[in-house]
Amino acid sequence: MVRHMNAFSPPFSPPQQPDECAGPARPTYRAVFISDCHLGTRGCRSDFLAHFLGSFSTEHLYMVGDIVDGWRLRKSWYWDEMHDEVVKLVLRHASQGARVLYIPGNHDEMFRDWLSLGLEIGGVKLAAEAEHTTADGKRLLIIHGDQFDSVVRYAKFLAFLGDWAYTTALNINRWFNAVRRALGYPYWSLSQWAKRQVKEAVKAIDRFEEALAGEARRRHFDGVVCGHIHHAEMRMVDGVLYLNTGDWVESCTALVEHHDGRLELIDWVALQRLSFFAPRRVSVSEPA
Ligand SMILES: [Mn+2]
Repeated sequence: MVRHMNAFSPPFSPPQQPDECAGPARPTYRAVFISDCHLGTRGCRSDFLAHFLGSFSTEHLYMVGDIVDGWRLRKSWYWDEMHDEVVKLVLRHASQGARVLYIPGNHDEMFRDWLSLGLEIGGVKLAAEAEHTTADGKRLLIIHGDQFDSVVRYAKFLAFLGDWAYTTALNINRWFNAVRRALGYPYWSLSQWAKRQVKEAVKAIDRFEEALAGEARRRHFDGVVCGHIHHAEMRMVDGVLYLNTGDWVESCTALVEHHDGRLELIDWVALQRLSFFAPRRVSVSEPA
């Protein structure tokens, strides 16, 4: 199909088009924070992320680390049209006047080498960390969070752990002990072991939250925005506002600031009634 390009047409479709956006009104935010998209991996819900990025306009867009997964890209490359779409939508936000900041995390630490160059690509600025002041005057430190890994030994394990892991462990435990009994071995509780692991994981989240909040407090911020552990959260930790944007692999969450300074965690899958079990969209199709 030949597409006739108008020389005066904007590089991307205007926001008013009913493109990816469901619902009548297109929300405008003061700031949007996302992290841990892991673009370049099959795990990235790039279809949901593109859907989200196309649904709003914002003054500030903060990308809080692990946006591209450079660790895996070195091993195997996974990139489809929806990953392209995510990049295009980020650039579109920049071209429409949003202040876009890219803060590298540990999975995209290759960009950390470029920080000293003060790089800006397509209106996207690179920075090691950032400070954001909300409309109601809260000063927030924005940092990915892997800098505090030394206090969180189990953080990497967390991504694989959830309720399902525990349930599965219970089932495996039944069969495991049936075999052990048949062989004359005493009972050994895999579920107890799994429970201990879950407990450790929960403790690890606590330690992470305390470490990040502690850092913000030491530096006289009112709060901290981070990612890294794929666990969205908004709560006070020892008098400091702890905000974790979550991720776009398992939870598909983002943090937004409304024009009055109100902060909100958005659970995109729940909000849009999307299903993780629906087949993944890998190409950009015209809406019916
Ligand atoms: Mn990370």
